[in-house]
Amino acid sequence: MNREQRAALLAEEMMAFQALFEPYLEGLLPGEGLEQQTVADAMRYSLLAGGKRIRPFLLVSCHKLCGGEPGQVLPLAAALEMIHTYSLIHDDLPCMDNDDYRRGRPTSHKVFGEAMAVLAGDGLLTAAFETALQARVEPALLCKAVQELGRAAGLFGMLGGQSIDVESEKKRLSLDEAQMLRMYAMKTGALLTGACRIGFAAAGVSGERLEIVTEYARELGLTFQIVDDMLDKTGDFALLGKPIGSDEKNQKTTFATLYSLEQCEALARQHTEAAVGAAQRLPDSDVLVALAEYLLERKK
Ligand code: GRG
Repeated sequence: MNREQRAALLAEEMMAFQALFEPYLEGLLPGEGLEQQTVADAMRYSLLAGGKRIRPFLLVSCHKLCGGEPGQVLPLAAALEMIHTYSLIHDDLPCMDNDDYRRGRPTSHKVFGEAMAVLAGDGLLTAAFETALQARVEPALLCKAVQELGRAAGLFGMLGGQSIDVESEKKRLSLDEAQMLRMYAMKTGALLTGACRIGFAAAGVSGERLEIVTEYARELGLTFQIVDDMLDKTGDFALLGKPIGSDEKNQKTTFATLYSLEQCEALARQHTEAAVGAAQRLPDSDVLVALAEYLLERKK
């Protein structure tokens, strides 16, 4: 399959996935008439604001590559998107990045106030585990998959990385390259790695294939972050749905502060090649290869 054919396959797979996933997600959160309606509205507002859904797509694609059916793991995919959305709500709060726009809309705290935004994030994190456990997967495999989910989100994953990032910013310490790589591997990489590992765990695949997909996800995460840092400098608000220059405003150490844009581009290409190399060691991995190629070129 050449690059053009892979891009067409990816577009087709993403459309099919979204046709399943969006109505499923929509149906997960309660509608109207609750006493605690404001927080439920805030949860819906951010979850259904139309992100790219990369993480749930990656989870379902990895599970499919291992012989699974997308319908079995939609609850796990939704759980991962809930956790990702909670992290965006909290990351935008005044005590963190203090950003006003996300996914093309005013941020949660701008619309619902700070306390409700904190609760909406907490609500999504909690709902994630309740939802994950509804996956139609054998109990022992589901336990393993949910353990991966918790690991990816927590102290040794996304939350740990965010903590290092916030602390270095508050102390005005610039991270060196190795520290920044470790921080990003946790903050951004953990949910992408988690997506792949959850998909494999739910299909009962471990051992060498799990190691390879973990390597793929690690490289994919680095490309994703380098491109994110470049877009924060050179992106388009209308496409990104969030302001440009947030990293500079918060004096963050990023790939785009450590390196020139040309160096960032070269680095992102290297990590994409490494991700593609890893994916090609797995059977039926055209979609994973195509996703790596897409994430290198993305503009949003
Ligand atoms: C608050 C515990 C906690 C963690 C926050 C994810 C995160 C950690 C912060 C977001 C800051 C950021 C811009 C990180 C870079 C990578 C990233 C996660 C970008 C946003 O993800 P996309 O591009 O967003 O997949 P959509 O909206 O498409 O889902």
